[in-house]
Amino acid sequence: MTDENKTGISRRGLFKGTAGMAALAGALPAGAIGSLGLIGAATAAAADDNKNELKPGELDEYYGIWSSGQTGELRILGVPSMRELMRIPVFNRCSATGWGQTNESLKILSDGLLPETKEFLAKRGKVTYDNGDLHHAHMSFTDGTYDGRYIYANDKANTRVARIDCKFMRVDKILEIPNAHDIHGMRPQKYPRTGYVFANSEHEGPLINDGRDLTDVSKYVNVFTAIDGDTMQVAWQVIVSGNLDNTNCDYQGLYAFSTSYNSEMGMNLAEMTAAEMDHVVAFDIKAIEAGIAAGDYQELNGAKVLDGRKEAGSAYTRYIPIPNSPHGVNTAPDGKHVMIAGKLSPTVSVIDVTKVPDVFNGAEPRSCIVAEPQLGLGPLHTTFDGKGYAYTTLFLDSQVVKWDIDKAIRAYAGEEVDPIVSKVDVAYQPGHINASMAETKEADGKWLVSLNKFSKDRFINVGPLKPENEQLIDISEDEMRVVHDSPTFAEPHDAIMVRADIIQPASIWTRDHPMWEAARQQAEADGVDLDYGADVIRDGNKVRVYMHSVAPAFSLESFEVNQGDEVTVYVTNMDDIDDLTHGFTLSNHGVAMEVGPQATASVTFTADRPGVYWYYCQWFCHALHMEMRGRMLVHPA
Ligand code: RUQ
Ligand code: CUA
Repeated sequence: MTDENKTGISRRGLFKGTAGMAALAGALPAGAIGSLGLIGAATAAAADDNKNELKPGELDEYYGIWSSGQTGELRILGVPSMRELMRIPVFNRCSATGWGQTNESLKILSDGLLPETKEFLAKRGKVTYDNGDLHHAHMSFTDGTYDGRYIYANDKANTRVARIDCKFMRVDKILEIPNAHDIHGMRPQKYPRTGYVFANSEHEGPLINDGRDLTDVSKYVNVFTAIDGDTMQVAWQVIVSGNLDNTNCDYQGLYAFSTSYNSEMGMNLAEMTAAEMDHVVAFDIKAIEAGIAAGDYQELNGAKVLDGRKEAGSAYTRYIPIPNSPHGVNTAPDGKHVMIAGKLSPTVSVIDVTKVPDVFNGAEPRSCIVAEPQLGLGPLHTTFDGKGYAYTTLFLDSQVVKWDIDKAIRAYAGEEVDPIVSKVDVAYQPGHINASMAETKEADGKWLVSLNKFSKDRFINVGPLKPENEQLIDISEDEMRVVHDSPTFAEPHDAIMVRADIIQPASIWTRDHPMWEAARQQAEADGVDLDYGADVIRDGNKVRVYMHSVAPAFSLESFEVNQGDEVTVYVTNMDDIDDLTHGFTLSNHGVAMEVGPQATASVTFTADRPGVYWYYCQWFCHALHMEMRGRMLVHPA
């Protein structure tokens, strides 16, 4: 507890109604804020009641599914403890697990790439990208709530969407989206199930992007993509006017909504922010499916592409005007309201999904907006507690505002009511926000996390690059209470909290997993038992080494190859005990991979350095873990 907190004077009290001052504080350097005495979370009124702090051995109530931003991985946190439980490599190259190096992971990373991307990478000696920018991670739904099957995540950097199988907490498919530029907003369909995964192309470009129309920006378009979440193939795409930022859908399976901050199709800041109004694009899913069935599409790079541009006046889309540069799209658990955060406008626009059919039938587009409360400066994202309240991040004010949805609707209708319930200061500049189960109809109003973009003075200084600061807020009582600061690297944009009973991961792999099907087929062709191999198969200058591990030994204490051989090492972990992971690191060859219990992993490299090279298990597995090693002997050419 800081001294400021002990005085009982809350930042909230100092800031109440002074949005301008808060915005100023947000813009000040950290030292200046400190000297004004404004440091400190909201008063911890009931600080003794730290129900977020778990004792050793106590388990969390929720899985926090965390994006990691530009590190390209996915993280699993325990909520409410905010302990980081696991990192799941997705778009990144992972030194610990060998993701991005093992043949098994490279197959997943390369299978879904477009042919021209494969060609582009092959010229660079690669089969996949090794970076990613993972913004949004969301779970699959059945009937409006999480079903524990999959997590989907976007890669803004290289226009991909990945799927993580929650049974093994590993990626099982990655798809590169054609005709799109830099997938940003992404949400799985909520009802009847996922179903579609909706994905926004954030940046514009010529529809056929092969060098034509480079400077003719009038030819640039954007596409909205629906991916089939079961097959991980593109189901359809819709060309839109303006760019696309965030997306979400209803609880009825009828509509999806995407914000556009650049309806102007501007190419620089002045152009992009010129118009007073931008828009939300509403997509009529049934009309689009009917359009596909009727053949009203062109086939482009393997995708069925429909025209939903504003000027096309199509049945597939409607453009709902929203004040300048809307950003977040969040559907309330009431199944009725969709919140569009204003960003440059201090408002959140509330769409009533029951009024959207009228808009498609010719009603004025803004007739589906039933509230537009002024909440503060820089609203970015909204979350919910399932009790009729919404919580919106105010980027410029460095606050979270709690507001009453019903009162906002009544105020819009002319009644004299103030929808704002309270505000809490967060440190600093929050982007995404999410509460426990809030993206589902089972929102339970217990915990909320504010993902703040700046930490400034909240932690001891670690140099010019600071962590983000994600603050846990207790929303189970009337007053919001910041209870925990959680530094993270690099920039998690988004996070969801899933009730722990919903996800049931396995503790060991299964020998029939499709990940090592290719290894098994090769072993069969070589007449080797993949499970219990201890064999070296020579095939010209290709050498395949099969070994298994049972703590604390590899089945091969050495193998010999010739300089210049292309060597593939298959390691199968035949231990079937919970938490008994082995690894295979081959020194001075840049080779390392994790091999979980009952898993196979393989790696291919050229043995072009004559000499003795030790391989060792890099996962501490046994009292004799250090002794779990062997030699590769490379005969000089
Ligand atoms: S877009 S805050 Cu998800 Cu806001 Cu990054
Ligand atoms: Cu096996 Cu360490």
